[in-house]
Amino acid sequence: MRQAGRYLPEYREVREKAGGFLNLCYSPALAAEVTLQPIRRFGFDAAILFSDILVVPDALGQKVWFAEGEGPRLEPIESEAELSRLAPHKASIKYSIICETVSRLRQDLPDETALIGFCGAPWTVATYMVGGRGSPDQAAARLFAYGDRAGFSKLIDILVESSIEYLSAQVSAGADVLQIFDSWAGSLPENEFQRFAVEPTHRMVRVLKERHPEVPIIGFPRGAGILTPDFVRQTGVDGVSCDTSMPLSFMRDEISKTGAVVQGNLDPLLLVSGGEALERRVREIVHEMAGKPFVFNLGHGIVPQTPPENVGRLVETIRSVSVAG
Ligand code: 1CP
Repeated sequence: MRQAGRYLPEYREVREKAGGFLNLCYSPALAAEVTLQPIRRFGFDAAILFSDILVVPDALGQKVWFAEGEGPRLEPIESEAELSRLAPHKASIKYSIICETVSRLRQDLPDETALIGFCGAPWTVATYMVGGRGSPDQAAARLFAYGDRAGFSKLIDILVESSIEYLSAQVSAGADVLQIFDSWAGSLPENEFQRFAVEPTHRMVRVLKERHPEVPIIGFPRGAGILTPDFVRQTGVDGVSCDTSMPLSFMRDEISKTGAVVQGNLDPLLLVSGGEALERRVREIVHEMAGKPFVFNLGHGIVPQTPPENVGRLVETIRSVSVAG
């Protein structure tokens, strides 16, 4: 979950050299370098490809840029007619550049370090494509979905198809595991969650499993709460990432019961504060999930103000409590 990034001075250096966030994503040597930086520093068990979920709209031909210090911006698609601005048949050109990063990484990483490829889930990517930026409530996409179901479904279908192509190419290039980030799944009411989060993810998982049965797929339906066990069963994901609000007892008793490997849910802000509070929570999580298939992870992305030494402490603490049982 965002292990690279602005909290590392060596990342900031490369980012400056790349001259723009998307340039960094499309420069295989530099993107591979920033993927490897946290692995070298902390020796994590898995590396996640350095890229972004908004590479997909960019590859589809939507105008995407990252306003310095503000986050992503896109030229919004506000109606079905505007879908004609997208050119799905051209997306593979940009996907192949990202896949060059994946191949480099699989060569450069130690054999025992898993490489995670990823994309955004169709719903979450659509919220940025329709809203033109991140928003607290994803109102623009929800209004599009409620007001013009057929039109919005076409956008979701384009994203399902293109994301399958993209993830499949990442596996062919060397990704060992795939993760689908549905960061805004929690803004959908239950019935719409089924239609726009579960269904599209299920379609992706079904095709990807046919093509690459050996590759585990992790879902991250952030904010799904008590709908998470059904999400796992209905989409067929092998693993599920839990956000910071998920009760540990629910992860242990209800989500593990689905058979999926559970991961999460450390609050990234505990990594900022560090100290006793961080250590205590790490022990709680490890003890609560003991005996269940569990991958230690954050509940959301690492934040730029995180002191790198706290990440080092976190790794030491996890390894010491795991060994101690
Ligand atoms: O230069 C910078 O540091 C910009 C910050 C940044 C970084 C480091 C952005 C902009 N994207 C990334 C990389 C990134 N994004 C990774 C790389 C792998 C890693 O090192 O861990 C991954 C997996 C993502 C995924 C991503 N991007 C998500 C899904 C996960 C999540 O955090 O919820 C989302 C929603 C995005 C969109 C995005 N990209 C960047 C920002 C600041 C945002 C959020 C914007 C918003 O909603 O306001």
